[in-house]
Amino acid sequence: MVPSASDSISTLARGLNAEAKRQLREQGYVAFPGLLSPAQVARFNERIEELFAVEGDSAGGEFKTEPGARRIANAVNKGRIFEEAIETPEVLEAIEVVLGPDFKLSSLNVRSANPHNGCAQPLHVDSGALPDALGNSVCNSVWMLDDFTERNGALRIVPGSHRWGRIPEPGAKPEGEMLVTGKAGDVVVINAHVWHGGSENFTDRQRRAMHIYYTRGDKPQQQYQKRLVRREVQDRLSPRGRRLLALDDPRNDALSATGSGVSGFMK
Ligand SMILES: O=C(O)CCC(=O)C(=O)O
Repeated sequence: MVPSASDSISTLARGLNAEAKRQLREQGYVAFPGLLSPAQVARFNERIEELFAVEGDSAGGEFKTEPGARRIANAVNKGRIFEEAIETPEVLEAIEVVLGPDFKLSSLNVRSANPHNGCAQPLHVDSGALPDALGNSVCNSVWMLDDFTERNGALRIVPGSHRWGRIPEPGAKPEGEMLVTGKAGDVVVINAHVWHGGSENFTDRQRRAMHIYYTRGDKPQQQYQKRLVRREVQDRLSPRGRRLLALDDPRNDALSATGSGVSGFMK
């Protein structure tokens, strides 16, 4: 079923105030401090470290690996906590501000910037996408699972760049770039047309984050959930979870089955 404007997927939260919505529309980001409790952060990190241990060198391989960072891909398939996280009402409300009511999950990945990784992730826009005639098509949520500090590889963004109509050239150093620092448990929703990337980690410790990435209904998923998520997991999802994974959406099957979903510099 293709959701219509009157059939919003994010019906639970209506908490974003007018100023937060304005910032999200104009600057391209909004923060949710303390969305996860310390106990929830610990549960995510415990599961993520289990996955890194089990997956070893192949970690992230369903999508891509990255120099200077450990990655996990396809996490909806890898633990109930991830299945539940994709339905977080506060985040869905912000996603809808950016994408409108017709959106779905594109992927759920984890990225851990290695200690002293010696490089920043290039500035990019997700899926290499520019806004089109229908508006924005990509929106990401970055869940801090360690504190993001000025030195440990925090997310960097260029506020407002989603309205520039171009993607960053390699090595771009635009004015106005800012670091998004915060505490473990904070979540930042970014319009993923905003120029962004991880910064360099100068510390002795990893910097972990989960990226729950959504896309407009008429675009392919970065990771085709119907194919990648086990039947057992698909069968226990809530109706909203099924819709978010686009499990019963022939349009998504046609768009995503060819594996055409790409992401930013990681094409
Ligand atoms: O983890 C981060 O700080 C940002 C990562 C990112 O933008 C990406 O992997 O596409």
